[in-house]
Amino acid sequence: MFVDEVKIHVKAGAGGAGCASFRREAHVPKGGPDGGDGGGGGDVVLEADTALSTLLDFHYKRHFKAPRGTHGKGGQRDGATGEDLVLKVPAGTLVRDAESGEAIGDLTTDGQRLVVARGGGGGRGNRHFVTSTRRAPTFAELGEPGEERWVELELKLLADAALVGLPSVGKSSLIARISAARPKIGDYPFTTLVPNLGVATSGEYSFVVADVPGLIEGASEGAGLGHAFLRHIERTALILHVVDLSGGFEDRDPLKDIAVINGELSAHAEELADRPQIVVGNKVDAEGAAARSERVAAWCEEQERPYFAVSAVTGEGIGPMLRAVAAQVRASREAAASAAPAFEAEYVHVASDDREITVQRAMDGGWDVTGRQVERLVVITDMNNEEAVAYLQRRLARLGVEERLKAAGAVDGDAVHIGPVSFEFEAHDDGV
Ligand SMILES: Nc1nc2c(ncn2[C@@H]2O[C@H](COP(=O)(O)OP(=O)(O)OP(=O)(O)O)[C@@H](O)[C@H]2O)c(=O)[nH]1
Ligand SMILES: [Mg+2]
Repeated sequence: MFVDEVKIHVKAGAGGAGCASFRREAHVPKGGPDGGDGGGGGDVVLEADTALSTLLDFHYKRHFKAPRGTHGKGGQRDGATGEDLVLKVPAGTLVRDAESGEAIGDLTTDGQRLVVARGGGGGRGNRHFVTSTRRAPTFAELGEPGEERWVELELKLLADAALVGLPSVGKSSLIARISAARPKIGDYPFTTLVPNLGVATSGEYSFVVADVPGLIEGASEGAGLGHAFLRHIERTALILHVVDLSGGFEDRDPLKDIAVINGELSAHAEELADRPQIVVGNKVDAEGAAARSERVAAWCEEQERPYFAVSAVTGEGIGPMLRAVAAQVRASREAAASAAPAFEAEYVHVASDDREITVQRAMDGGWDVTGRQVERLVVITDMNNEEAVAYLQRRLARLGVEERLKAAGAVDGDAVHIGPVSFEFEAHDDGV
C-alpha cells in the first residue's frame, strides 16, 4: 500500500453585492427601487477521477480559489454567478477537515463530487427591502464571503501493474526509469527486499507500478523472498513480466526464465496464469541481446502476448512499453468501473446548525457572539448606511441575540463583537 497525503487550502468565491438604485425614466420624477442582486460565489468542489492515481499535483500547488459572483446593477440586473472550481482527485481519496481532523468525505467512484468550500451568497438588491413604511430603501446587502479552510487529502493506493521476474533482471532499474521511485539497484540477487511503488505517466494517464523482490523457482512453495510478494501480485490487474536479455547469468535463458516465472505464478494461484501480462525484455543494450530478443519476440507472437524490448539504462523502447501499459490499465479500470453499481453524482455538504448562537466573554471584557447565521447577517450589512444598520439590529433582535446577551450578563455600554464588527450594547425595553 502506498499512501499519498497532502494538505490544501480551499477558498470559495464571495458573493457579489446587491445594488441600491432607483428607476429613472423621463417624466417619472422618482421611480421605485430597482437594484439587482449580486451573483453567488463559486464553490470549490472535489471530483473523483479514475484516470488519476496520485495527489502529486497538489504537492506543487496548494491554494485554490473559486471565482466570485459579480455585483448587481440598476435596472434589476442581477450579477453573474461565479463558476465552481472543480478539482480532480484520484478515486479512493479520503477528505478530512485539517483543523478538526474530521472525515468529511470519501471519494470512491468516478465522477463523485464533494463540496469542500461553499461559495458566498449574493447580496440582495434594495428592491427586496421595500415595506409599507419604507418605500425607498437606500441600502442593499453586501455579498457573503466564501467559505475557506484547509483540507487534508489522503490516498491509499494499490498498484495497477507489478514488475515480476527473476532476481537481477532489472525490475528496480525499470521502476527508477519510469517513475520518481529510487529503489536500491544492485548486481546481486535479492537487492530488493520490500516492494517499491512508483507512479508512472504516459500522456495524460498515470498509474501505479510495483517493483517487488525477485521470484525464484520454488517461490510458490516458499523459496526465496518471493512468497509473501505473490500475494501483492494477486491484487494487481496487470503483470509486467521482466526478462533479462543480456545473457549475464550462465544458467539463464530468457524463454526458460519466462517458463519458470509463469510456473510459479500459476502454482501460487491459478487465475494468475490468465492475468493480462506484458512481456518486457530488458537490457536490450547488452551485447548479444538482439538475438535473444528476437527469440522472445517470436515466442510472444505465437502466444499472442504483447512484447517490448527495452533498456532501463539507455531508455530505449520505454515509451512504447508505457503506452501499452497505460492502455491496458485503462481497460482494466474501465472494466472494474462498469462492474461496480451505477453511481449518481452527489454533493455532500458539511452540515452545521446555522441558527445556533453562542455568547462568550471576550478577551477585552466585552462579548463575542458567534453563529453562522448571525455572522452572515453582519458581513452582508453595509455598515456605512444607517438604514442598513437599523435593519440589521432588528434582525439580530429577532434572532434573540439581545436576549442572549442580557441573560449572559451584558450591560449597556459593553462591547459586542460579531465577526469583524463591534457594537456597543444597548438594551431595549422589554417588548420593543
Ligand atoms: N546493461 C544493462 N544493465 C541493466 C539494465 N537494467 C538493469 N541493469 C543492471 O542489472 C542489475 C540488476 O538490476 P536491478 O534493477 O537491481 O534488478 P532487480 O530485478 O530489481 O533485482 P532484484 O531486486 O534482486 O530482484 C544492476 O546491476 C543494473 O545496473 C539495462 O537495461 N541494461
Ligand atoms: Mg530490485
